[in-house]
Amino acid sequence: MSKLSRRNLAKVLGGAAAGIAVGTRTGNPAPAAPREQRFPEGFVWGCASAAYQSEGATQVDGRGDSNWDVFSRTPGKIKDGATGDPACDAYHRYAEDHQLLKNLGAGAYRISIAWPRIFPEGRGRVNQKGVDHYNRVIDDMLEKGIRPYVTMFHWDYPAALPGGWQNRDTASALADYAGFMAGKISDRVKDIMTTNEIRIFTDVGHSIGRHAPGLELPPAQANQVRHHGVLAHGLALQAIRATAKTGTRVGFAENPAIMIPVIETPECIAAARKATREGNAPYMTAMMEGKYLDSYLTAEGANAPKVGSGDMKAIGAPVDFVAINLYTGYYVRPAKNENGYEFLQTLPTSPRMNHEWLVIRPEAGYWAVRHTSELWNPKAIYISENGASATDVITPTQVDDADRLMYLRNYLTHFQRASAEGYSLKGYFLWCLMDNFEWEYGYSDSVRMGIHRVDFNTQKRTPKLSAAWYKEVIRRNAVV
Ligand code: GBH
Repeated sequence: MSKLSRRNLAKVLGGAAAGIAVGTRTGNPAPAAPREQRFPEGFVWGCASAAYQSEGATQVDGRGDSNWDVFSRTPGKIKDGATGDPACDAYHRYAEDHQLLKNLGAGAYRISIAWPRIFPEGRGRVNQKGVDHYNRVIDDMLEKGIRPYVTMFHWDYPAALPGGWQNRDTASALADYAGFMAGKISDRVKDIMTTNEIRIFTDVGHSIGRHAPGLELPPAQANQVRHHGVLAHGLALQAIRATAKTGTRVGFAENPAIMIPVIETPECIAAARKATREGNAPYMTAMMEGKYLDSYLTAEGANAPKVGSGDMKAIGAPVDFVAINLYTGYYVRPAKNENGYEFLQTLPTSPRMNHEWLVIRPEAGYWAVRHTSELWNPKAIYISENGASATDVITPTQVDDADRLMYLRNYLTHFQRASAEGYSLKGYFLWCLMDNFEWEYGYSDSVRMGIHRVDFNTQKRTPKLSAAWYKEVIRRNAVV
C-alpha cells in the first residue's frame, strides 16, 4: 500500500474499507422523532386565480372588450389562436370552484375583478350586472367559509380607454374604478390588492410585446408606462381607502426579481439585498420607498420617467401588506464593480419546469420574504402566487403531477424557513386552483398550472395528485 498507511486510510474511509477489522458495532443512536416544519397558527392557506384567465363569458352581461380580448384575437399573438373563451367558464361555475377550495380545507381564495365588466367603456357608465356578479361570487365564498382576497387589476383593462397605459389618465381611471368597487365589496372583502405585477404588465406588454397590448416601446416611453403603473397603484390605494369600510387592508401583489446569495455569507447576503432593491427600482422599490433610486435615474438619464408633483408621495403611501408572486430567482455574488455585485448566468442546464422562464430556485422563497423584511419591514407579507407548469400523467384513476408536487414542496420548505425565523409571513396562495388560460401560451398542455385538471371541452375539474398533497399541507399546517 503506497504512501498511505492503513491507519490514515481508515481515518478517511472507515476501518472496514481500509481492510482493518472494526470492533463490535454498537449501533446508531435511535433517530429523533421527526420534527414537522410547521407554520404558525392562523396561517392563511389559499389558491389564486385571475379573471381573464378563468372566467370566460367575455361577451356576457354587458362586459366590454378588454386589451386581452383585442390582443388574443390578433392572429399570431397567442399559441393556437386561443382567447379568454372558454377559459374555465368560472363566470358560471364559481360555486363549484369554491367547493373545490372547501374540499382542500383552504380558507382563502384570491380572485381578480374584470374592470371591463364594471366599466365597459373604462369610465363613466357602471354596468350593474358586473357588480351583481361579483357580489354573488363573494357571498358564495363567504357562505362556504372562504375568505376573499381581491385584486382590482390583473392585466385586463377596458379596451376603450384611450392610449391604455401610455396615457397617464389610465392611472386615475383605475383609481376611480377601484374606489367604486371597494365601496361595493368592502363590507365583506377585507383584503384588497390594487394591482397584479406592475413589472410584468408594463414590461412584457409594452417593452417586450409578448403580452397585451403587444408594444415594443423605446426606453423613455416604456419608463413612462412603468411610472403610470406604479402611479395607478398609488392613486387606487388612496381611492380605496376613501371608500372602503374600516378594517379593510390594502396592498399590492408584485413579482419582484429576487436575488439569492449564491453562498450564504454576510457579504453575499448584503450584495443580494442591494441587488434586489436596485433590480426593482421602477416598481416595488418605488412603491415601498416613495422615490426612484438615484442609481435608476442616473442609468436611465434622459429616458427617466416624467414625474408629476405629488406622484411619489401617492406611490409610496404605506401599504397594509405586501403580496409577492414568487416563481423563480437569480443568483448573485459580491463583485468589485460599481454596483458591488454581479449575477451568475442562468445556464441551459439550470433545472426548469415546463415554462422556459420557470427556472427552479426554491431558495428565492426564503429570500423574497427576508429581503423584503430587511429592506422595508412591511407589517405583513403574503405569498400571493407560487406554482409550476408540469406535465400531467393521466391514468384511469388519477391525474399524477409529481413534478409539480416536488416544486411546490421545495418552495414551501423555504417559505417555512422564513416563517420559522420570525419574518412576518402571513399566508400562501398556490397558483393555481385549476388549469386556465396561460396568457400567450393559451391552453397548451405543457404549461397547465392547476392542482385541478380542467377538461376545456367539458369543463370537468379533476383533482390532481398535487391537490391531495396540498390538502395534507393545509390539514397539518406544515410542509409534508
Ligand atoms: C404570474 O406571472 C401571473 O400573475 C399569472 O397570471 C400567470 O398565470 C402566472 O404567473 C404563471 O405564468 O418570457 O420575457 O415574456 C409570473 C411572472 C410573467 C414571469 C411572464 C415570466 C414571461 C417573461 N411571469 N414572464 S418573457
